[in-house]
Amino acid sequence: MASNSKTKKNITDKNASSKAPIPCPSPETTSLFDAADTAKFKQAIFRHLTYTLARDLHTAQPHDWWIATSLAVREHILARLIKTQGVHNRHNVRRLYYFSLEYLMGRLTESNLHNTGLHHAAREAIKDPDIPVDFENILNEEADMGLGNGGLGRLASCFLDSLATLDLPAIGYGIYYEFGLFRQEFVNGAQIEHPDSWMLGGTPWGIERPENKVSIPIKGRVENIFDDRGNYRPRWVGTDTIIGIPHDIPIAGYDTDTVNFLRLWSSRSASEFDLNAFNAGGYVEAVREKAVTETISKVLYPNDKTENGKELRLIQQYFFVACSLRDIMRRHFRNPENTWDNFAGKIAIQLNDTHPAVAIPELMRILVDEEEMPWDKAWTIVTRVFAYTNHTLLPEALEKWSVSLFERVLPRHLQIIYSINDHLLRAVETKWPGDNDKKRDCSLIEENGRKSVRMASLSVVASHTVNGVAALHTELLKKLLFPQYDALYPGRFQNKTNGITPRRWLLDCNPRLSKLITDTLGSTHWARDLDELRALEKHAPDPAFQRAFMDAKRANKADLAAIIKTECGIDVSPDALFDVQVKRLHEYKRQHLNLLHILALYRRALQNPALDIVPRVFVFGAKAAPGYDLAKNIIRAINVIGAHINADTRIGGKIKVAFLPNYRVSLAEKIIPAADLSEQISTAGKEASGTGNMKLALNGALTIGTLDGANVEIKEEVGDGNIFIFGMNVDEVEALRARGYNPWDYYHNDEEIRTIIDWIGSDYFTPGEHGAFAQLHDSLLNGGDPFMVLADFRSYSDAHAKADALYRDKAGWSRAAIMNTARVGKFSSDRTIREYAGQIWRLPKVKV
Ligand code: 26W
Repeated sequence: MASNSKTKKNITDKNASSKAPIPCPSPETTSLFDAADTAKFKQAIFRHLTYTLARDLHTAQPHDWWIATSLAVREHILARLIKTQGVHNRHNVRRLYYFSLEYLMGRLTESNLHNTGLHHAAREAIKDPDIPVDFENILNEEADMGLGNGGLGRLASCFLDSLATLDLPAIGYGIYYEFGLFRQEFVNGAQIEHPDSWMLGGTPWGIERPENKVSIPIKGRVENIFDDRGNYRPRWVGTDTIIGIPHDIPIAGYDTDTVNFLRLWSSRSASEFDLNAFNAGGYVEAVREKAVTETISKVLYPNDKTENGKELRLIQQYFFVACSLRDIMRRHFRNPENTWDNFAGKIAIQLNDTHPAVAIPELMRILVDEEEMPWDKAWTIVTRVFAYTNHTLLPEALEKWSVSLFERVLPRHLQIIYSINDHLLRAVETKWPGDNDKKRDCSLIEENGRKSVRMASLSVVASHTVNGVAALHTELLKKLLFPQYDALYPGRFQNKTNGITPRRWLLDCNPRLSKLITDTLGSTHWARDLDELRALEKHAPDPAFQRAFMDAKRANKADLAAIIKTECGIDVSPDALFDVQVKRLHEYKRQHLNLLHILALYRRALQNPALDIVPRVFVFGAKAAPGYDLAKNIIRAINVIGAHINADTRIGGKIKVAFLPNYRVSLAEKIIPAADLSEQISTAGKEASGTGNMKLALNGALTIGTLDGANVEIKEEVGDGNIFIFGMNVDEVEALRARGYNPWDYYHNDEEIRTIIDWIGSDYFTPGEHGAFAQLHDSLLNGGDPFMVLADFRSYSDAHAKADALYRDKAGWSRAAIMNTARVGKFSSDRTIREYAGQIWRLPKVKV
């Protein structure tokens, strides 16, 4: 968070010594400066401080220096943005439009400095004695742009980085939320949520574009009208109007001139306020109406399970896709060469999960109602434009909108969905004549209970390609979730294993390891071609290289230890094994399995004071959805039990538990480089891919994990000897479920499990407070342990014993850690994006 930065010197005394005149160049020098030109960068900082921020050099605060620095690099980026967009527009290139309700961008200034090659110049410039704050503290002024919940939003951000780096013409679309994911605080170990007002300190990276505002209709009703030739021409009337204002975030590619942008919409009321209400004396009423419209872009929904029936959520979805489609059409038809006939040739839209799926009926509505295009021709365009990425198999996360809500908010869109369904069910009848079960399975409308629209089905039916996000997940998608569509549309399903940008997740966040890699390989080219890290393999047995690799790790751990001390007040040793689980808190991710293991170790240490275990620091970072009570109970259990263990001097500091509050991108950038062991312990079949697993392995952490999501592919890459795999695989999970899983069997047959669970259920850790962890306790026993924590416990504990043994073998562990870094080049998002561009988008590169 932007606050309390330490200054290089006291701001007041510093300029007492001010000798040289303040270097304020004239605005003409705004042109592109040489990447190596520290002096010009410095001038740009001072110029922005004076002429953009109107701040006095002597009283400027650290926050002002951050904005001035950002504007200095921004002008460099904007020149290239204009150039890039000019080329794309003049050449009428095919573009990819990424539709996502979430972008978890994190901080932008440092990554932009790196991508433009200005990092060194900026760092040098800021050493100037006239700048009283140092580089790190300036960068720490930036609030994270946390407009996402977790993996899905971060994936979108990594993809934008790779698209620009690979010179692919692309624009991201989303919402400019005034409040991102809540800020988390712990009180008494419990999660408290606070609003994340990230915009308050100013957002130099968001450029408002009022000239491109759009207005969109919503609500109202449909009039059934026939034209003069007897054609049914429904008219959507009586609608309200919402204005969308775009804000552009430039996306600079790494080591290339391409600058794409992310266009995020904020909502405005159509009229300043309703004059009729105003004249009738309803001044406050009129302003309230306006405020309601403006809440659309106020806040990101903090749930990563579907928001059941929340009208505002559906309106958010419609708002941003309706604005974005109009923006795409404006850009397309601005060029006189373009028509609807080449629309699908120029435009590819990727739906990031089903959240933007209402774009499908919206584009159909525009084509059929507004453009009066025949249905089949419109449908051909739609199905050539859209592709859909699925990120989850969990039934509770699959979006379904009740028909009655849909009808209230988007009455014409509901009719169109019914028409799509009619066409679909005719195709099903042709393929499987008389098979009503197939029709029920394929229908876009779920009929049992409250009638609802299945957004995932709509997305599959209207897309030319549907992809899963890891090989295993794609197989399960075809086999378990959509076998009916896989049969109806052979070849439509593809796999695109996720990836992460090596720029943010190694080059920027781990300068020590990056330097070692660059020195060893002779250039930074690995940051564009991560497979080059394979060349590190041959150094893995070299003791000198091992020492250098582990020295970087140790220094990163010392940095994290300092953060743990500041944030949690806990002393930890950088020589301990840092065992890290960072991700959203969810039962299926099984942070409670980790907790059971911590308790088992603690108990073993108490029962056997001579117990020889490697000292461990268990590091957690996780936010729970505010309404997810069990997840919050697990957070409190980890905090409270952790504090108890941390305070127990009998175990000689061998086990420490640190739950860092407010996990976010900028904190991940500190934790991940410092990790030894990466916890990827979901119940097999539940985690679609995971991307934290990739970030941690890239930074030299060994994975302890199940055969789930991308863990399977990480194991294939790093080799069995460099990863700790445990637990049931998908087939074993299914088989046990089919036999009838009963957690009580494990409780009764395993003394350690039984004692630990009873311990959690007692008030031992919360004296005087009964049933503090009753929810967690119940979920594991009476609740049936739906994610089979107890079934995997023993195997998990054994895998930890193997990790403990390897960690004692310094050379063995170093070698394995190096192998992880060396062998995970596959998980660069550049590889992922190349596959999407080639196999889904058919999107050529455009070199600017
Ligand atoms: C509120 C609606 C909603 C529903 C689902 C919001 C967000 C979701 C997603 C499922 C959340 C998510 O982040 N999924 C993760 O996507 C990552 C990128 O593909 C995967 O690596 C993770 O396995 C998956 O859980």
